[in-house]
Amino acid sequence: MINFSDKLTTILDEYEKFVSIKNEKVEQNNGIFTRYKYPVLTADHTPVIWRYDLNPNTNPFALERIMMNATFNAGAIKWNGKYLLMVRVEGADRKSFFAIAESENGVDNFRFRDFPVELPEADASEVNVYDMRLTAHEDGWVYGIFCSERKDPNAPKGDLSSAIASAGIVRTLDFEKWERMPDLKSKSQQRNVVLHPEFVQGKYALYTRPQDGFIDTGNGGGIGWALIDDITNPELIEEKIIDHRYYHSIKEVKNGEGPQPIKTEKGWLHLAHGVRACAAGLRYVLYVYMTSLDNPSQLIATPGGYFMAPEGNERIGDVSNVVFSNGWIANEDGTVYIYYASSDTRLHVATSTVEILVDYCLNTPEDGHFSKTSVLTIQELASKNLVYLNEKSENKFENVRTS
Ligand code: M1P
Repeated sequence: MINFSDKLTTILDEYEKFVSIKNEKVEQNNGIFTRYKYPVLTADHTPVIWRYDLNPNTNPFALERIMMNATFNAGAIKWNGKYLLMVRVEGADRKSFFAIAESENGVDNFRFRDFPVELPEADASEVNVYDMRLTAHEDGWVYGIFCSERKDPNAPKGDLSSAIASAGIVRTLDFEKWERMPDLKSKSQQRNVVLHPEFVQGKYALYTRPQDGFIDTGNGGGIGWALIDDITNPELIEEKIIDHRYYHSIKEVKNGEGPQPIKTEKGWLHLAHGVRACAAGLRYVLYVYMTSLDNPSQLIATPGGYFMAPEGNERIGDVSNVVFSNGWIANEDGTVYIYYASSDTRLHVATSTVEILVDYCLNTPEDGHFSKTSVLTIQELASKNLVYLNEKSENKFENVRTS
């Protein structure tokens, strides 16, 4: 017979030790961002009181009663001085739900609140919810836009996989009470919809991701843009694609806006994901781009290639070879905390600054779409460097030739 009290003490002690681990920076050379050694959230970070029945009379073997599978794709915001994450938690039953976790420093010691978020339903057919983007809008509300998933009512009999994705919308003033709007009315399915933080031409503005099917974007050409008259009855009247997909690029198959964009002196800074297909399946990477301050739907900087790709253990998980982000926080001192998930399993943080991200956007060569263009771009930089190095009086690269 197990000693319930000993087992419980071990579970609680180990949990406390685990969630209190201090995170450490991982030194990397590209200078663009810094990864951290440990994920900020995993399934094991979910509270013990969600998973165990702590009463020996009803749980004599001290078994885990409700198992958690993953914690990933989190919306993020600075709230009352804390780093607040609206986390996609997935139970062993494959259902996703939202739960809030907070930390004082944004890199470790994230603690979930005692209860997951009780999200108001749009209607009884909503089966699954995930990937909330949080936007503190200038109208005073904080909006959360997420994917609301339903079984496809037109799926042939026996097809239990076809689904419909639409954009669910909630808003809050305190992260306690939530008001649900009707889902975004759109001709196509929608996922990865994000609210722009400011009014544009007096209207609410959305980044969209039209898609023909639940997985395939089909004719949905990329990240879209639409103005909405009434956020309490949101309807897409006109939608234009602002960030296109391209053949043989990191976003050949699909792409999608990440978190709410960050306003900088030089333009709006965006984080997004791009997807390409390979023999191993779909590969998700992150990229950044900028749009104009005057017209947030106009691209002004599109650095080529990925900004971040899955590395090491990040490459392995429930859906391997994926990094995905729908949350970042820009602090007043200019630092940016990027919350990204790896392989639909766990959540990490990487840090950078607005200054560095803008410099990266404005000075990284664009994708030239051809191998020969990539070679020319490298040649141009290498030649400039050789001339520079050879002109320097203290040349550490004396053997480097300029010819
Ligand atoms: O499995 C990878 C990601 O797939 C979807 O993203 P997208 O709509 O761009 O394909 C989402 O389900 C996302 O949650 C998931 O991380």
